[in-house]
Amino acid sequence: MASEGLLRIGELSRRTGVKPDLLRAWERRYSLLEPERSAGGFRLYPASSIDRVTAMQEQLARGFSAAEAARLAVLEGDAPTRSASIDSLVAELSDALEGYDEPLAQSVIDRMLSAFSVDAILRDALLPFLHELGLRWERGEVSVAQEHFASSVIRGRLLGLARGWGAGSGPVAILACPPGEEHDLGLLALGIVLHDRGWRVAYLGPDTPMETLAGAAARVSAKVIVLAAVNPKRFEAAAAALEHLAKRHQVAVAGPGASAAFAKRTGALLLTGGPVDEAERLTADRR
Ligand code: B12
Repeated sequence: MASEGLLRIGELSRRTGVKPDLLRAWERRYSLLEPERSAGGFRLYPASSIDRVTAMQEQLARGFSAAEAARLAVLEGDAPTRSASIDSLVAELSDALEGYDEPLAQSVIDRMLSAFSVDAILRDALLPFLHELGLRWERGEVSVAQEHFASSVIRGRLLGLARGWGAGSGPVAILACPPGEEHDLGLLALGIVLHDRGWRVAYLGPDTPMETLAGAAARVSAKVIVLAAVNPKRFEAAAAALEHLAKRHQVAVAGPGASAAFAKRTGALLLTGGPVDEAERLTADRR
């Protein structure tokens, strides 16, 4: 330790396993680190730099470019301020959508995208907002019109983020909702974060006939088929077809309508977490 709470570059290098040259390069090129200078001109790093460097290594391991990894690592380190401001952006978004103000809602989402990672926006802002919207609708605090308006604007943005998700050379995930199921926002979110982790996405979306899935899966050599539904009855109605499909392909079921008992009975994998966590899991299982 150089002085109370401050580290010299050698110490930071030992603690993180990253060579001093590389630490200096990350500092110079991407402003990952913000050292003070000792009286003698040595760099002195706050202890929080260890977390930043660790976060940078994690983002690089996920396949992000060095510039993007550094941006995400810096955002991660500022977590307390971030969560405060992501909450305030969600409040602004909610007001804009309730007032049917589409341009304002888009600009709030633009601000989210410029300040936070897509993972954080989905996990901490848009998906909880949608969930809350449903509760507020149940309590009579927002009308059906406001709920439809809000979910349409958000769906449009998710589709924008999804553009090009079929590109690349990674494994293919087919994403669909079983027949009769219209709720596809969680599924869209999963596709976006899967593509960020190197997957290609073939999106079939709401209300997909079960009999069409096997042909699609064979055609694209799907690594996994993910089916999502809010209503368990949609899964029940598709159980026989799903069980058949799961004999030939890796099938996963997700969303509030999926249960452990159903997954076990049909031979599907149950995804119990949110889209970001489950994208992580599917990606880890693939390795
Ligand atoms: C937006 C919305 C709609 C939109 C859907 C637009 C679209 N393209 O998706 C529209 C207007 C079309 C709609 C229609 C209906 N809806 Co609606 N809708 C909602 C709302 C407000 C948000 C849903 C949403 O996207 N949430 C975001 C998801 C991702 O978050 P979540 O639900 O908390 O899910 C968590 C986990 O379960 C998991 N997860 C969820 N999905 C997925 C998917 C994957 C792949 C993974 C990995 C994880 C995952 O991640 C989340 C945590 O991060 C909910 C309210 C709510 N509480 O969810 C009602 C809600 C789901 N709808 C409901 C109802 C009743 C309906 C209608 C029957 C209304 C009607 N009378 O017409 C129809 C049914 C249409 C149909 N046939 O499917 C009820 C469902 C009740 C039930 N248990 O069955 C809800 C809960 C509202 C309520 N409080 O009553 N709806």
